[in-house]
Amino acid sequence: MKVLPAPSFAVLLFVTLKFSTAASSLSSRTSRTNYHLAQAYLDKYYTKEGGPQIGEMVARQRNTMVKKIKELQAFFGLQITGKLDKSTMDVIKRPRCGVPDVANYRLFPGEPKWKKNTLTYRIDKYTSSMTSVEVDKAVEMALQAWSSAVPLSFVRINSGEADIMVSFETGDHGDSYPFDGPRGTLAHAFAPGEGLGGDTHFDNAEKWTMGTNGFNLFTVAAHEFGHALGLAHSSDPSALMYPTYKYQQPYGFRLSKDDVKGIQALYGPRKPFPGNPSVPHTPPHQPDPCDSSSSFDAVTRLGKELLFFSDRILWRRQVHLPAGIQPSTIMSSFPQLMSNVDAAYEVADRGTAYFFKGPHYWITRGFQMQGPPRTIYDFGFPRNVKYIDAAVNVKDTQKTLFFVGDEYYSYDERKGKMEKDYPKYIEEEFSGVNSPIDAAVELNGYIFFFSGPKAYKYNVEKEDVVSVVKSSSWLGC
Ligand code: TQI
Ligand code: CA
Ligand code: ZN
Ligand code: ZN
Repeated sequence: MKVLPAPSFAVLLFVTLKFSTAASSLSSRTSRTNYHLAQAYLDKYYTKEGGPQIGEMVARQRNTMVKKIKELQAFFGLQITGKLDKSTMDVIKRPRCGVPDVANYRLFPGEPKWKKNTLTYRIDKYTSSMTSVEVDKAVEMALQAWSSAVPLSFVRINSGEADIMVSFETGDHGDSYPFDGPRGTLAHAFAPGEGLGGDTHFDNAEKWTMGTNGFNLFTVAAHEFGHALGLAHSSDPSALMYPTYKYQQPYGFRLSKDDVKGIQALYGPRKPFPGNPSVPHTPPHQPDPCDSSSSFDAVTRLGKELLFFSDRILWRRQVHLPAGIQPSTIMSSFPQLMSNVDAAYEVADRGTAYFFKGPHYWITRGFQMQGPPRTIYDFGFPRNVKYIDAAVNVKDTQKTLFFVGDEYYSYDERKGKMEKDYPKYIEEEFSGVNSPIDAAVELNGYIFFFSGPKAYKYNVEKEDVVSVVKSSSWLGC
């Protein structure tokens, strides 16, 4: 089903409207003023319409007036007559604050939605304004913005017919909604359904960008995927589905409350991991914490908790309680990080944690992400360092050690500077610890190094490994 109403459809609705207005239950006794006052009120607080720019919506407006009156009457516990009777008008004339009584999001007529939880997508034709890697990333992040709120997951395919076919098109492109050159229409998407349903087209005549110089692809794609999943426009100006272009920062992006309400009205909330087996983003097999070959990508303290990262899984435990350890997805706590975190550390005194992935790092206060990622070269790493294996903050010295291959760096947190004479060889300082090191964390004067299935307990003062245990023993095994 097409998101944009065909012109003939709109005309048809206008004709229908003439009759339905005449036959409507708004009696002739209702004064014109009352009617307009009520309509303005209902539009402000009870509208789920996306805006009057679309013929179909204008036409539907009066048809739904009775429905809206009924909603209002239900909300205020009045008798549900669908008419602008005295008690209803009293409510309308009463002064009130500007908080809407109902959500502002809107669904398409018939409320089309996907009947399965795993949807495929395929990026079919690219644009010359951006590299294909950038397009892939923007599309992935835009889909992820939605899947973080609902039990949907998106699987990319590179051949055949996907549920959501994504392409950049110029002018006439065979779906009877030709693009119009620079500006005007930027993109369109088909509501959920067979064939064209879900397909999302971007006008190749636009200047698409990763940033703000031109139309930001992440922003427009996230809006279009809202349509492709079944959302129409919202009247909430803070919503992604509000029909005005507003640049959205891709990293750290969160859907507005209204967008979340809308998408959850269709698909329900994302169930907490491990959830039921049909919920996507749970790994195909339940991770076994006691798998003796298990290893970690990153380990850090975060407040009173210890966090263990492994692929897409985040194990959380209380520092002093090795019981009740629960697997969750990294997505559920840190949607921006998604998976495969390289390293993490906390500076407890600052209440700040740092998460590393490739040449980027993210800062959090507790579980609260503090803005977009930054580059690891801020720390003073040489350019040949593309990612970090492990990081650990040593409380006493306020130095953070970064492990890269068989070397390590020491960063002075107080001075905010990398220390001179580094990198050094790991085996020089930490003899007995195998490199590369996957993860490291400090607790009570010991640094615990994780390398594959082994965890080394290193006494900082004695400068010696005091024991080696299985990494999985940290998960209570
Ligand atoms: N494209 C319109 C849109 O996606 C297509 C459209 C017009 C539409 N009327 C509709 C879709 C009614 C569903 C229902 O909204 S657009 C924005 C905006 C456009 C607009 O090119 O105008 C964005 C595409 F306005 F929100 F910025 C993306 Cl983000
Ligand atoms: Ca255009
Ligand atoms: Zn199209
Ligand atoms: Zn739209």
